[in-house]
Amino acid sequence: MTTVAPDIAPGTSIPRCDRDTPADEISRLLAEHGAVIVERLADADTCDRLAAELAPWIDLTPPGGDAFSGFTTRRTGGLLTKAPSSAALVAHPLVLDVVDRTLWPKKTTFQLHLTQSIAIGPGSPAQMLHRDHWCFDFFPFPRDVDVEVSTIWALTDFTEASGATRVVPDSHRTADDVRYTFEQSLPAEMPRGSVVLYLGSTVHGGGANDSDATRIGINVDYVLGWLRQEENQYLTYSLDEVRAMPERVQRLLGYEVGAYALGYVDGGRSPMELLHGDDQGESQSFAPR
Ligand SMILES: O=C(O)CCC(=O)C(=O)O
Repeated sequence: MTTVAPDIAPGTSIPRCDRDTPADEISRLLAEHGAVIVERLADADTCDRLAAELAPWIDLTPPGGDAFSGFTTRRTGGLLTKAPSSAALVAHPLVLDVVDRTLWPKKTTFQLHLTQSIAIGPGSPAQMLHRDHWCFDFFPFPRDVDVEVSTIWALTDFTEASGATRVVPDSHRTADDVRYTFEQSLPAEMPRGSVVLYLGSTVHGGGANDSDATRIGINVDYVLGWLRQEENQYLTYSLDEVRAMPERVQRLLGYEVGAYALGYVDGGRSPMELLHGDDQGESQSFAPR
């Protein structure tokens, strides 16, 4: 059964900040409105490098096989090896600080849920509006339990016409069965290098691309350390590939335990030892705390 959404209050907008805004203020806006834009957080050099690394992979990626994925949208996963510059976005200190403050406090760690470049081709219709935390088998999380924070970085300018991500502000506190119309969503318009953050409970979707250029967004999502990841990070990258990554990224991938005893190897060793050897690893206490 679905329920009709409440009207969106006149004057509602997606809050926006600049790159100097403190993490606690960004987190406050995210928790209050379900979404927030941070403008120009990635510099032009990072965007240029990332775009150059990604271009051949996007060309090799087939378009989606259903309307939700987008028949003219190319989704390229496993970005950390295909486009190593993506590590700067995945482990961006301000974003990680905001994610840590925003996710439900009952956590020892949080982890990477997925990385995906989403290239929406000219003429693509809008994607169905949805909530990202539906991936957990539609479990009806209590409204004050935020298990996921999603981000989409603009690698091209996001305008309504180019297919900017559409967000329904304040939709994160309504029940999962409440459905919104396209007209109730707003485009997250933002210049290249900006990022829109939204909660797993926030209704959103890819916009229609009515322009003649491809819209490229870098989707990086984070979840509590005790939930399953959407993109299987252990099968996406080999151990040697992970060894070459920055330590913060290794931990985000899941090579640190997700709570006092989640994800250990060999009867009780930290997976960080698999990467670094016993002497450089860390001993882990597996006693309930
Ligand atoms: O590409 C976008 O702007 C949003 C995509 C999205 O929400 C999804 O595929 O889950």
